[in-house]
Amino acid sequence: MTAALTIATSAYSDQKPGTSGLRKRVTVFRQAHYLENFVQAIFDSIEPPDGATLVLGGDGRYYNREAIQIILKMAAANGYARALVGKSGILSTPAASCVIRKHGAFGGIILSASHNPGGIDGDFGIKYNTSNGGPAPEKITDSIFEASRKIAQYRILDAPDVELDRTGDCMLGEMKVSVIDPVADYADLMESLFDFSAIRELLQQGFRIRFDAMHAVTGPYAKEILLNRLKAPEDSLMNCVPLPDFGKGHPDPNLTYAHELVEVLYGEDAPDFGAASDGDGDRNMILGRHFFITPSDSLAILTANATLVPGYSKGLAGVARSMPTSSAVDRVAKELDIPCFETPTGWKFFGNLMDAGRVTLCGEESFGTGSSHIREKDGLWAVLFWLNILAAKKQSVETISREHWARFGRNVYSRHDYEAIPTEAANGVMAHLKENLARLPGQTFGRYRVDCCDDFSYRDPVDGSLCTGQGLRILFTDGSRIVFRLSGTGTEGATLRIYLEAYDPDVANHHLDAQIVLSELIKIAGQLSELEMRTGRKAPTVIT
Ligand code: VG1
Ligand code: CO
Repeated sequence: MTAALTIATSAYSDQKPGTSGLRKRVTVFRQAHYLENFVQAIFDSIEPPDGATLVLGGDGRYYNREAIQIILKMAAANGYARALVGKSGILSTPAASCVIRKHGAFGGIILSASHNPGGIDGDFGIKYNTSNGGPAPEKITDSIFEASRKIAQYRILDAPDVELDRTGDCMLGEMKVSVIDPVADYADLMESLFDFSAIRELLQQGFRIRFDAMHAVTGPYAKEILLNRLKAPEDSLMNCVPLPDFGKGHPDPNLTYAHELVEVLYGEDAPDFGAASDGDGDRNMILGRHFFITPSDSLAILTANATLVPGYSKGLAGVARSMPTSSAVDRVAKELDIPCFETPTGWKFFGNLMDAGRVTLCGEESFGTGSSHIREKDGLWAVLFWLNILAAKKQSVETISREHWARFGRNVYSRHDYEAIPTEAANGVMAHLKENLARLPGQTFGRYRVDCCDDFSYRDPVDGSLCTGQGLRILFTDGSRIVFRLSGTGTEGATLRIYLEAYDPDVANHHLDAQIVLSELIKIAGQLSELEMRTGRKAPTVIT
């Protein structure tokens, strides 16, 4: 017996989606009706049409399974005709995007707090993706927030739980639930884009790789693609068993949190190539033997070499990067004579450009790279893109990077994060900077002279929507810059991000450490923001 129930609830005031969905502590999500309220707010905002299909899955973190059962019963009570759910509740963010597109779904719900730690005391998250497979645009996230503030009731089916650990179909009230293999569609898509036989040959010739799934969602994807289809040896993978608390780690693929992989790639007898991805599989870090590729450089290098890859052999329509991402890709786009767009932070801003066919590759400095094959950033896609280039060029990661710098110059880049600072202090830093922006142009600091400053805003060239307050920029006359921005994904206090960039065309300097090249800019950033005085922090929490 199944019956649709209408349950009375009262609204929460804090369900405003951030850069990528709603992220809160598990303890917050487990408050009475908290998840249900947000899910009903999604359904009320999007009003699924008759016959609509919902894709559902998550990164497997703590509370994933319980949430999936609740959402399935709510989808059934809200009139969905069908739900496609990943086996055991698993779908990486890029795989969810792929499944939505391939099966013509009306949209999808992805359960993840991405790189934020998981577990009973960790974070949980939920985001809605539309029928193009991409994150809901601000128009929709704003209306979800509005709906969540007014909500008084939600609908849910009174029914037993669905068996999630076996693929196959069942009925939940009037809704058909199909439990699907979370990997197959995605792996097929990858095989259609990249030259798998060239990569297989590279690996057979003894090219050694190491992929770190950080005990997060990409484990099963990496096994299928790298081991089964590309025949990489077993020891190419590490931490590939997904765990609800990510093995107590922080599934954020950067030099700080992926230190286990970093030690291998910087150790004796290091492999030729290393890569890691994050909690929900949309981020990537690329390493060579004793060599780190910044995400901004990665985007530029993929762009410069795209035609070596079958899926991109006809060239790129254009490229896009988020504002804080370095302008390395701009230089490549200029030479290729293709458009290059600068958008606010967050993948949702690339969707319109890709839908309109104006860009093919996109990237963010935060270890996100992707293309119009789906509408999310895609960690394993970036790994395969690199492997395809390596197979085609037969050069090391380091040589490819150095030759790229020699040709285009080097955009020396770093991001300094100050995590979990008191919100008031962080707001104080931003307010102080904002007040002083107008006075800076023309002033000289050491060898840098300020050209102009602004609070970044973006008018979407496709739908004309305007997005303001996206980060304070101080641009210097030599092309260097400092950007200050508050994170929209943290769950504790505020996280202040300082993005630093300098350009150096001189090959003689390309071996220098970024922190040394940027040291003067780092000092200027501290001085202008009064950071230490206002927050008490002497050093960043994470440097990438
Ligand atoms: C961060 C990154 C941003 C990225 C977002 C979601 O946002 O800076 O580039 O799009 O995370 O990525 P913020 O607002 O904290 O700077 V993921 O892999 O966490 O979904
Ligand atoms: Co992510």
